[in-house]
Amino acid sequence: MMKSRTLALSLLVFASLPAIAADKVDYKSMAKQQAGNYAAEKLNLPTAAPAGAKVYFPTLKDGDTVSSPVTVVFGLAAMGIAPAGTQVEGTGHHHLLIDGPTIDYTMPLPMTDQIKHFGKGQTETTLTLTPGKHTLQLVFGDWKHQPFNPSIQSDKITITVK
Ligand SMILES: [Cu+2]
Repeated sequence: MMKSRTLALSLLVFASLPAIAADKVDYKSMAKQQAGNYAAEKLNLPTAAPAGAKVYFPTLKDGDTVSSPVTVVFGLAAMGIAPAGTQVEGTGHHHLLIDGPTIDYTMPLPMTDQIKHFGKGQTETTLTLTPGKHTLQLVFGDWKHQPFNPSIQSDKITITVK
């Protein structure tokens, strides 16, 4: 009776050993990942764009006339969304470029009135625009706000605000 109980207990301990070993491997790869992220951030290393990744305006098209405020929806294909600062493969966050600011594709995008970040993972926004013509373009950014390589971006569309 006693003996079989001990045997059962030692089997249980043995069975849980691989799980402990796997945890240790995880810490090691986590440390490696963190070191990699740190280097990527310091060196502005671009993230490779996954095949088929695409951003687009599902509710607006070039030449549309709209009234202000206008709701702009961000379309995304073949990728996921993660908040800025969270490095998960195959994800990023939206940026909306208003009236064609010049951007450096090799650096994190600055935050300006013309370059809006949606780092909480938002998939739409409402813009108040002055009457007249405006251009809009989406540029998807990685966890460090940097465009992918090659850049995942929409066509630049021109809309007229009444
Ligand atoms: Cu950003």
